[in-house]
Amino acid sequence: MILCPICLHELDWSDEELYERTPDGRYQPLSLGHVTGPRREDLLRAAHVRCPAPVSDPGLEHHLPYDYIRHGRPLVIGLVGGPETGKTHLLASMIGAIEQGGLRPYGLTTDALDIERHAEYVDSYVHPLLVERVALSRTTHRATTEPVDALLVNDGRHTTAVAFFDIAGELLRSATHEATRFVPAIGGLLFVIDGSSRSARMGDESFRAVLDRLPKSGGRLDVPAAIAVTKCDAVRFQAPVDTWLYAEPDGLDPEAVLAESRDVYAFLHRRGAHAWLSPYDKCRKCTLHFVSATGAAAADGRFRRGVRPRRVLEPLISLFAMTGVLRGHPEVGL
Ligand SMILES: Nc1nc2c(ncn2[C@@H]2O[C@H](COP(=O)(O)OP(=O)(O)OP(=O)(O)O)[C@@H](O)[C@H]2O)c(=O)[nH]1
Ligand SMILES: [Mg+2]
Ligand SMILES: [Zn+2]
Repeated sequence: MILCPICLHELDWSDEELYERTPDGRYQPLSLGHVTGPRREDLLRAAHVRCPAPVSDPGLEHHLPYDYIRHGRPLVIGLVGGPETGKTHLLASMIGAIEQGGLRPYGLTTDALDIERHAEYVDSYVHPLLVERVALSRTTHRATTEPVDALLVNDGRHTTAVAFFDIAGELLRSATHEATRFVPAIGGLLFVIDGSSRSARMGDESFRAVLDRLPKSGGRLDVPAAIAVTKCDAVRFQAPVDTWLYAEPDGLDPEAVLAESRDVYAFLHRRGAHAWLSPYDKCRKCTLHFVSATGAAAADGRFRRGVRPRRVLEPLISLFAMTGVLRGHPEVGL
């Protein structure tokens, strides 16, 4: 069974009907009866299925890319963190790094799940940040219930659809807001902490609100989590942040992941940021990472000296390993 990330209806796709999206954004039935070969594959890549959940209002009807369900259970990754912690910049840097082939050393290849949507994401977030060097805006409060981007990740044997949700930090504190509907479908948690923040003791309501909504067994969650302490460029002269931030990535080395996790834990602990460590206490599998989405702070909305992300893919790789997207690697996670 697959959970629809938009309405949480449980989907059984044994008898899917296919749809194609028209240029004006509507959906019409797609018949592949006589189509074979590469043409068929091409149409299937762009095909959609309609979520079978009963809706009271036809306006609430929604479609999912066929690729989202055809490879088995998709992985929904939710970025979790308070307002302005750096979620949106981190995701844009991650997708940018993936576009530049950053997953290749791990034996992973990617494709856009929905080619048009992905192009829209790259045009609106990745390109402005990495090429035009402009700071991205705060995420708006529009009650979007859809992932901002989604990829097909292949590890040489299996393909997994991976969808990313990034909503405004303020909304994450709410357990009732429409925009937080995807929370129960999350299969990988990406907690984001602002490493430059001085008010570390405060903890984060969004962490608790999201952790509370996920199922637990024996008091703990089986959903793997990665904690990314971002904006580490602002604390780059502090040991051991400097060592990690400028370390060359060397594949997925569980010992290095463990050592970095310990250092991040100690870093947060020293700052009295115990409340930030709740994902580590609550999740059975959790890794911690020092990252910088931009390499420097923006001035007047621009990154004048360019954007140089550091270690943005490490938390993602770790989530991939913990969730089984990336198989054949030794156990990762504390
Ligand atoms: N120095 C530094 N600043 C960063 C970094 N990433 C983001 N910022 C800044 O942090 C601020 C907030 O970043 P966002 O990515 O919009 O934060 P958010 O968590 O998505 O915020 P909401 O959408 O409001 O929830 C912006 O002013 C960014 O310029 C980083 O790696 N280093
Ligand atoms: Mg945002
Ligand atoms: Zn649905």
